Amino acid sequence: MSKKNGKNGKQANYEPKPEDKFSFGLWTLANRGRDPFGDAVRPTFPPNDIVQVLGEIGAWGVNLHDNDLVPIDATPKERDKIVREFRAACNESGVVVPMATVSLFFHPVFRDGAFTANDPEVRAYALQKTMRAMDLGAELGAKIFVLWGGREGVETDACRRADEAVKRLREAVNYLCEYNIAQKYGYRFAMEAKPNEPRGDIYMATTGHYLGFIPTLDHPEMVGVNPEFAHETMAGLNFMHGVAQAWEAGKLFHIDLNDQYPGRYDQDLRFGSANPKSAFWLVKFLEDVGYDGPRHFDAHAYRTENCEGVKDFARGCMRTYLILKEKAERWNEDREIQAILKEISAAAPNVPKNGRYSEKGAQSLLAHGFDKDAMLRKRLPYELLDQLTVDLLLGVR
Ligand code: GCO
Ligand code: MN
Ligand code: MN
Repeated sequence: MSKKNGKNGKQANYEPKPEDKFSFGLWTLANRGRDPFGDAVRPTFPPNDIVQVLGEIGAWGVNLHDNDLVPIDATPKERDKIVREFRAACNESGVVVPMATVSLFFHPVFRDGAFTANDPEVRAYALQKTMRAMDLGAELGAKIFVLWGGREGVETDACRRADEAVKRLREAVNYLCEYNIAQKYGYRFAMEAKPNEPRGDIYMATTGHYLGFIPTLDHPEMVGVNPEFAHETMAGLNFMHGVAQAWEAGKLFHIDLNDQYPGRYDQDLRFGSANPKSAFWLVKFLEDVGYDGPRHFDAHAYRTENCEGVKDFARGCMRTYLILKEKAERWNEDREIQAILKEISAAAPNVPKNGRYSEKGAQSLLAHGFDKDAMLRKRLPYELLDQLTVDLLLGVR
């Protein structure tokens, strides 16, 4: 990948730096290409080796589920040794652990869900497992704890009333918030929505569902969201819009970046590889508002790749983000684009100012005569604005 001089003489070599806060889940690089129809195509990639590779390619952080690192049936002694060695590997590679999470989906015991399962014993086990995963994350320095309810759903609604699932989920998250306080972990929980896969339907299908759920918790300030590009795209939604709403509500605690073609199975493609224009609007949004949390890639390499290809995949995620970030800067500096933006929201003279309600203001608004024909004459050159964007993205501007 050659170095190029960007506009304004800026060096644009797209090399990731720690301040970019790029992170990868252990499970992403460790993905062996297994799918419902075929077995693994790549060898096991041990956690400590992954951390070394992440350091080598310039990533800042590594995230993990409890069982990405510690096997589910490990003894306390085995666990401590694994954690000690992993910490040493992280320190050696200069890679931090910003986020931890828990697998409540892989073990068959979670076949009916975890926090929402009908069996109270499964619900209790899910809580215990999550508390232990919180202990593990805290030991590694994580301050964000992601909760993804992959199995919290149904194939048939005969199994429970859907509002009962919401109540059970609330009870569990409240419990975990209390544990967070009692242990003084200082975690912020980030709830990750997904519409389906692995369940036929998953409760809390979108980021918006979670934004409605969070204010009903005992400690809403401790809980935010972890929106994922692929998940909202699977639901046919505009990902950036969901991210923007979370941001505006002060709830964007984490983000999962990848890509996805709508109407397909859960693809977890390299960031920006399927919908580069949507990825551009997203990166522009995150950079414009100054989001300073982790930029986490929750994706994996094509099943056709070998171990070298996994590195190409990981480098590609970061490179595309940085290219789009540079494009966003150019977009913001582009005079023609900026002039159009100014023009489209300029007010004609004598427009009544509304803003906050007052009786006087309402009276004058009610009395105002609007010239709809004049309003319609104002041009809204969005075709031109979009084409300028396309020119910029395709590299001819
Ligand atoms: C998926 C999810 C997961 C979660 C992860 C963190 O579609 O499988 O995106 O990768 O992000 O389990 O909790
Ligand atoms: Mn996903
Ligand atoms: Mn995810």
